[in-house]
Amino acid sequence: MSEKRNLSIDGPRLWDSLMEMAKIGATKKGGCCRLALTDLDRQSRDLFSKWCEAAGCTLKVDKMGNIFARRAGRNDDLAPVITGSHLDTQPTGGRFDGVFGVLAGLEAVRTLNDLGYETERPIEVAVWTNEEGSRFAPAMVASGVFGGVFSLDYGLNRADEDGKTMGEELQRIGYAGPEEVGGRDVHAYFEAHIEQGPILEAEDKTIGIVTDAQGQRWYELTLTGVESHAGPTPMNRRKDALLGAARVVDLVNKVGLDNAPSGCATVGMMKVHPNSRNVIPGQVFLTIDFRHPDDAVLAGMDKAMRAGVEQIAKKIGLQVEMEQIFYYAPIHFDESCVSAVREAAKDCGYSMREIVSGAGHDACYVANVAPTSMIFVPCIDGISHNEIEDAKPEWITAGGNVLLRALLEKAGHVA
Ligand code: HGY
Ligand code: MN
Ligand code: MN
Repeated sequence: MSEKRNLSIDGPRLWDSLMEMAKIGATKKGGCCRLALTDLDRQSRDLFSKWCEAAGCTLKVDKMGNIFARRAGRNDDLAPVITGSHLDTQPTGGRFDGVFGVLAGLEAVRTLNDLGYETERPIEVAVWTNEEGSRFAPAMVASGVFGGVFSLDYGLNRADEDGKTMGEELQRIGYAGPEEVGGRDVHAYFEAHIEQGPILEAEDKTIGIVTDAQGQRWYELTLTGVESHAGPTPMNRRKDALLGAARVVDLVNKVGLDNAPSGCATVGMMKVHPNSRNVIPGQVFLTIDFRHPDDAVLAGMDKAMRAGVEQIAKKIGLQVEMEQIFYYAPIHFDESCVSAVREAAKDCGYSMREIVSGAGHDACYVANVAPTSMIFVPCIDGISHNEIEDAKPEWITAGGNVLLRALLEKAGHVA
């Protein structure tokens, strides 16, 4: 790595690109709301594509709308080194989640152009469709199709609350590409991302060497009781679905606490029917999100939750429909890619520590088909999936510098 010692990205240029992109879907509290496949997502894709073309990249879009901006290598027949992340955000998203990884990849290309570097292998910067799983569940659908986890048909038929499918919305915004999804050689994949948690900042570490990502299980539950009048219905004759849901929320929280500190458990969505102040709720829809770095523990959380829900439903007299809509086992990233990141951080002289990703990322699915690892940088107070999400420019520059070196390590630097 020594010949790259003086190699550094243009940090202010990367920061400016991030702030420019953040104007698309900007929210009052300083965050971003660019839900997958909305017009705002299209605008962000268009801007990214324009910047990549200006940097001399050729663009390809696949049938799931994944974008690949390619910088040619000396031997263009070789499998590419890919980097990237996502441009879609949560409804109360920030300016860095996903977009940092995409624009750090573009900054690497811009820097290689400035320096006139030629690499042996082509480098591609990817934008993965619908990483967040907010508008269309589950998360990481398009990288999941690329990674051979979901079929193309499954991916295109994911529907939002209004019944609009990803396939229809890709057509509507003009990003239903012609390329097959995946099925091609990838030499290595690196994803730069903010940690979205408090560890790096608390330990004053600039770079997270991401060795693993925890596994996830997502569920959808519908609890059905009996709507009835809030006035004349005696307490002991009620089949109150919201009472059941409240107890399930407490149960889920307890399952998380029982498996802390690594276990995480969240009820993030709830819909009460008929949601009228003087009707005892007859039906409640809710979601559960479980995470743990140990698959057996994650299975134990599943078991404890199912037993608890059954008991709650029986006690109140509710029907339960439950579907696990998303599961992947904990990921151990590729050792050679992890060490490329570690060496790059060392080369730059950054403080670092190994870390397990609490969040899911497209890298978790790309790891199915390519040697993969991630680079984390801190975020302010570890806050993300929140409009106040923030990062220091020096962290962003550091992540970009490490990414650049890791890419060169795998793409081979010719001249
Ligand atoms: O849910 C996640 O971990 C990611 O933000 N999609
Ligand atoms: Mn993300
Ligand atoms: Mn996210």
